[in-house]
Amino acid sequence: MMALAVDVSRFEGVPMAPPDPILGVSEAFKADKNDLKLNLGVGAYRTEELQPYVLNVVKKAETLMLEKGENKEYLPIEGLAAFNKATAELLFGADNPVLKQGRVATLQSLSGTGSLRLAAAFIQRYFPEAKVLISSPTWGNHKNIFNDARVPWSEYRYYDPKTVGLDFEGMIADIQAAPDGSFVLLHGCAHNPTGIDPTPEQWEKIADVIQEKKHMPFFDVAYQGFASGSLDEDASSVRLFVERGLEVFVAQSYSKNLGLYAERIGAINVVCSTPEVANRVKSQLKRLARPMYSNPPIHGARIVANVVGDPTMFGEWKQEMEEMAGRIKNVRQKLYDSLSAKDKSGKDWSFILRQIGMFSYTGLNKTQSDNMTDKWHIYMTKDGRISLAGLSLAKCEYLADAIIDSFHNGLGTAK
Ligand code: PLA
Repeated sequence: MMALAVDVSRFEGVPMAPPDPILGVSEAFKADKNDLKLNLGVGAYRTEELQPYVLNVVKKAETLMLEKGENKEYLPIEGLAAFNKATAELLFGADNPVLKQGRVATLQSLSGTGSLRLAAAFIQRYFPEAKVLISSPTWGNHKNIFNDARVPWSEYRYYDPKTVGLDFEGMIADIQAAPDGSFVLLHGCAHNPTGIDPTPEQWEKIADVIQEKKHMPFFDVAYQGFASGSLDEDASSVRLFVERGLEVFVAQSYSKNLGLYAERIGAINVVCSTPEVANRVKSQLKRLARPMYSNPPIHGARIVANVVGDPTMFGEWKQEMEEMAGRIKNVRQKLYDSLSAKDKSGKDWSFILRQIGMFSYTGLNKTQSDNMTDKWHIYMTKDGRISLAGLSLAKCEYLADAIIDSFHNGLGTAK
């Protein structure tokens, strides 16, 4: 046995960190031995059998990649050229003038999170006075990302609990009241956690205010194709801002739409006023990436480039994406039907049908959410969000019973 050279650890001052509000839920789920348990925490797609799903088109691309016997050399700092081309075309549309004019700086990065983090580092370096406005509520990790990058942020109103809808007036007022030149973080589609998106008319008004205030729109696009089932429809918010000639930041992720969660594949795109500016911006993004992670991983980039670059596989992907989006819509409907049939209180559950994307924001508070887990073994985030992508038709009735119990009786019963 080696003798310990210190009596007291040098790490005594390191406190235990709290579990992550989203990924920590999966850890708690794993530890639960009850057969009824259901993980509706993390937004990860499951089949009707509640198994993880690798898209057929991904398997096909991987087989082709293996046959080609490609090497494992480092990628350039900016990532795989074929991926960067494909990802920008998917986002903006292949014939978008900004691409033809070379006005977009695109860097492959570590999925949505890594792309957001890189953009945050860029903001901190070149706009040290600027503030980022984020929606209230938003995906929990947004705050961590800007905090760690030392970028100040504040919230704009977004969700109205009274209407279980968008507080559009509050949103506009807060964006208007922010100092000129602020960054406004927007969810491109399928807002997380609320599932409530602005209408096309509302997007126009949001763009008006952002333009008027010389703010910088910053889109987080983590669900392209997953909200409506259509890649183009889900990118329409971003495209509207680009059409107006604005400079725009967009972070992209392939975790959900291609099911490439663990491959960490995504990109940061910066639409600039001229190709010359885009070149300079790109050079600085590369300079930021190099000491952070040097260069991105190649496997996921090749999958995306292969799938998008081959018309047959591209078609197959779109079909599988529609199927995934369709399955989520089906469980959404079944959950609503079950709640409406079982709940005799007269509560209107139709807000569930108005929300889109992977999640439903149930309105359950922390105590009620605790009741869902402690009594019913249903794992979810404490803000009342459930991932419908982790729900099967077979489990809808059970979930409805749990929600009704938690909603009406859960207030005082949970630990
Ligand atoms: N942006 C939003 C709005 C997200 O919801 C997520 C993932 C990401 C970015 C980042 O995903 P990526 O880094 O894998 O590309 N949100 C998940 C998972 C699905 C998570 O919290 O990491 C969620 O359950 O909210």
